[in-house]
Amino acid sequence: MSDSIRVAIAGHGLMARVHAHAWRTMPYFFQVGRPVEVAVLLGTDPERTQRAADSLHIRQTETDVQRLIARGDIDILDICAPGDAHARLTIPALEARVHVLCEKPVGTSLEDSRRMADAASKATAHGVVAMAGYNLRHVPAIQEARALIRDGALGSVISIRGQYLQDWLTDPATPMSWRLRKERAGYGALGDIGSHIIDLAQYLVGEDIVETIGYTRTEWAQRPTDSSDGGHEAVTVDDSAAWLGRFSQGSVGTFEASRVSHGHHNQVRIEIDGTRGALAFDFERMNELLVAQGGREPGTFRKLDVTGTGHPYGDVWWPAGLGLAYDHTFVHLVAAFIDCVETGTRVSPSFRDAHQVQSVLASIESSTRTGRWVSTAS
Ligand code: SOE
Repeated sequence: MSDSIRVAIAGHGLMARVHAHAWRTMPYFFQVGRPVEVAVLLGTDPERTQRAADSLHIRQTETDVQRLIARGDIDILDICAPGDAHARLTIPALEARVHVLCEKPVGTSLEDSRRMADAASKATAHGVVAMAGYNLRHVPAIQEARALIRDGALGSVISIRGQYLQDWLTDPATPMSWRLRKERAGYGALGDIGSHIIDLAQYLVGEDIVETIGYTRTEWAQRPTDSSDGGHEAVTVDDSAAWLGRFSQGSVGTFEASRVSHGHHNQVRIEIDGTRGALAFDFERMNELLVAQGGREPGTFRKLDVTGTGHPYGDVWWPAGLGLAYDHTFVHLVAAFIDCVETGTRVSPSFRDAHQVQSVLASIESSTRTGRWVSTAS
């Protein structure tokens, strides 16, 4: 065993930067048995990888996963690369008993996520951890909401409303990127951000979505290429999606995901109605949770400040009222990951959970084609 926990990050876009920050911040706030070192950046193109490693202050680079594994000095592979690389990187790493954290949605298809979940099950038998990057589970207000639901504060769940809206594709002149190519990303808004609200809803309610009916739409079928050739390329994924989901105990979910929604830089909303009360969460006010309690004279929503002692992660961070943000959720994610590695606690979200999300995405895509309800059984 080496003196430190050595992490390799795969990919060098936004999420690699977010994760590198999280790995470095986490040991300041959470107990870890050994120092954590972001040791290697794994990319595909040597020059781009080196440039990215320099800017992320990562000392070493690799451009081949087999070579990375063969070094024998990497404990964790943290995959922040596009979806089409997920299965190709994950499976050999797990087989070599390297722990894997993989960004969401895992893989680009049901086939990918099934293979990854199977590899994770086998690796678990050897104490190897595989976790998916659904960071929103680790928002304190979401943890608090889940505990309230588990304690019965809402009674039984009647309906769930989930919405994830962004605006970064509202301009038709925004060029192509891997996120707009089906073969690289699998889905558009549906997979990129719709997957978050599917995972959140299933996590909060504690039930799977078993059937969906949905509709996806691509507003701008072509965009400028991402090279400077002045040409255009076909967009092969959705810009927006809306769907209904039936949960295993019969409650109904209404969902919407869009990357072409003016005014919404990054709005995640989730509301849950139960027989005795309701909850509402909005990422734009992520340090709060709204709670309504029924009774003879039902009140409106009451605002709960979820910062500080007595609230999830409240003793780890700043005193009450100072608040947490997007980056903290990734610190929580990697802290949970390390806890699983060091103490064998249950992985959440697991690759099985992530495969279940993929099966919901696949059912929505198929429902868009058939116009009918489609089962998520896979
Ligand atoms: C882009 O839509 C994106 O980076 C998502 O891929 C992430 O999951 C989300 O955290 C922020 O927005």
